[in-house]
Amino acid sequence: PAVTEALATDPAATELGKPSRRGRRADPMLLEIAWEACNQVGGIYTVLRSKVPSMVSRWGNRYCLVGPYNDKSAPIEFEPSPLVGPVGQAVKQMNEMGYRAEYGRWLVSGRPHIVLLHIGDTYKYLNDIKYRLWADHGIPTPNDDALINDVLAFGESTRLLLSMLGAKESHRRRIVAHFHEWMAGAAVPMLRREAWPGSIVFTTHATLLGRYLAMHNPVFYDHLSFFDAGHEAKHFNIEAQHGLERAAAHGAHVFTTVSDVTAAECTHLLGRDPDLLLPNGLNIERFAAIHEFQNLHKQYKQQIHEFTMGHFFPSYSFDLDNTLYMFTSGRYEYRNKGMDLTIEALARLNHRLKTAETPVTVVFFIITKAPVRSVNVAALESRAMLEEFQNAADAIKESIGKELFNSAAAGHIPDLNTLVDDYWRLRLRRSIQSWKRDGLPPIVTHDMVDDGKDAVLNQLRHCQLFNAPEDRVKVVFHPDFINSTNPLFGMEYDQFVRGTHLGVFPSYYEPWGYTPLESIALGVPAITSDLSGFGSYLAQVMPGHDDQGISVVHRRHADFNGAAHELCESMFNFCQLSRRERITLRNTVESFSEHFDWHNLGRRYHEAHEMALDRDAH
Ligand code: U2F
Ligand code: UDP
Ligand code: G6P
Repeated sequence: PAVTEALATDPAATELGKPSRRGRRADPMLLEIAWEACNQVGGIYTVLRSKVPSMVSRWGNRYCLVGPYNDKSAPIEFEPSPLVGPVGQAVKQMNEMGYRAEYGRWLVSGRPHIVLLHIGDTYKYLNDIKYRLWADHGIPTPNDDALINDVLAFGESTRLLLSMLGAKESHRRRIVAHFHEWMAGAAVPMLRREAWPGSIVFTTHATLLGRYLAMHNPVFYDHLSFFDAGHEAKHFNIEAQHGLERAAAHGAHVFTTVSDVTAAECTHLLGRDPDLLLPNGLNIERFAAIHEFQNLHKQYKQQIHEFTMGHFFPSYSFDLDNTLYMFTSGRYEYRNKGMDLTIEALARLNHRLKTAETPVTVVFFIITKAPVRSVNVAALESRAMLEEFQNAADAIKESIGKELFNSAAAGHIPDLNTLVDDYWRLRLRRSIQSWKRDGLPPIVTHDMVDDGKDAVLNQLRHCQLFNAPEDRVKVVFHPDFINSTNPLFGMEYDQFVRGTHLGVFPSYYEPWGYTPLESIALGVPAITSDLSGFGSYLAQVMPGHDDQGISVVHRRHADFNGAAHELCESMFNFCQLSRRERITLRNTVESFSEHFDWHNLGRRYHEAHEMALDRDAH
């Protein structure tokens, strides 16, 4: 019933179900296949997960995801269902043939159907699969690359599932199979070769070769149209990955990518122009009243204040009411994520704020995931000490409160000094004594595996950003992602983001870039770059974005020095805003983020699926 209802209220869905256009078959079904379905690695997980409600509202029960079975995430995110319906039957058939596969619901908002494939069960055919890839598609694969072996096994398992489903279902209804990224794409050339009776969409969220070239070539964008892709793939030793990506791009009925930035890579490095661009959205939940998210900012900022006190105040203190929190976050691709540019701009901002003599202090967090041993012991101790202050403050508050109440009722005001119990006075004095630290507040919160060679630390050292008392820009390098079990912040990543004032993401290579989008969706202004898919899209849909709390640093036609200058100016201007102006900016970005809701951007996906159905002759 939910499906009928959804179809009845969605005009696009009604169109989709029209029997007249495609004969008298049952409504088509959609499978979406990705390595990150119910298996979080990077941003593609966010795409799939946040998109579910929009997909389910269009396709209802005829929507199903397919991913690899992961024994860490499946017990938490997956719930099995009986093996009924066309997909359940195909899974049953696979099981009977000795290939384990699970069928059930992915326990995320929208609760879609999902198939999780035990890819290890096709390992015994790896040599055959590799031979066929070489003989039929000219793709060479190495013997001993564990990731490629997994990818091929996933491809073969997917092929089996779709073949069985196709054989049973295709005479009754059309099937669209939508693959994401080369890691799921290995099945595409195999299915095309066996003339699988369905329509195929392939979306790439980057090109692997583009990612490598960007990392190693400082003039990547200028050279893009001149690279010899095959030669470069060999050079970086990624011929297999590149070959699979290329085969999937060419084998699909409809080929898409996430932004015009990546579209150019597709044209030049994969040899096919994308048919459509599918920008990434979010499932945006907005509060009924604006002040609710403003209150959350205040609440979570207080939690960041507590971290700041614990981290800095044993060495020296500063005015928290005039402190702005900025951050950058993302996978540890130092240059691609623009961390190099950010640190350079911070050094300049430090100088700029010193000479401008503003009362503002910036505390800048660099959040990423690098190899670490543990949280720094001193950082944990300061944090614990802060709790001791809180206990003392609470105890004193209570005893003073009682005495004051009694005295006032008796008609006199006592000498407040005499009200503090000696025990607590002494305990507080002792705590203050051991709280003091000689030396500067640390620039990193963890003991890193390779402190001496770490790129961020080395650049902070090079730029002399050492958290000296006179520095107006303080830095905290947190080389681990933030979540609520983290002892230093004790908050989730999205709560942390809400508590800050500005997100800084001036990427050099970024097919889309969820982090700035998430930032504005949480009501926090952000800086991105014109080399990110998101930044490029913004320039098209919101030309006046710079004044609206989302600035775009120009990197495409600027050198490092020029871009660092622009980023520094952008952050400096932000520091000049009054509190009232910051509040207004937060309101602006939060309301603009609605544009990126999947109920708006999901249409592009629907278009791709329609196009695939139209193109496939079955
Ligand atoms: C894009 O981000 P991704 O989610 O693709 O980034 P990751 O999942 O972290 O992986 C980057 C690539 O690295 C490869 C894999 C991915 O294409 O092929 N890889 C690997 O070789 N070995 C591994 O162990 C794990 C991964 C994009 F970069 C963002 O800008 C977008 O926002 C995002 C969503 O569209 O997609
Ligand atoms: N992220 C997170 N915890 C952190 C920092 C980042 O969960 O402490 C998430 C962030 O919310 C985003 C993803 O990591 O969803 C990064 O996605 P993005 O598209 O920016 O980059 P990708 O990793 O896909 O290149
Ligand atoms: C929110 C709260 C206000 C608070 C403000 C601080 O808007 O609702 O009560 O004054 O945040 O803003 P700031 O940018 O200084 O953190």
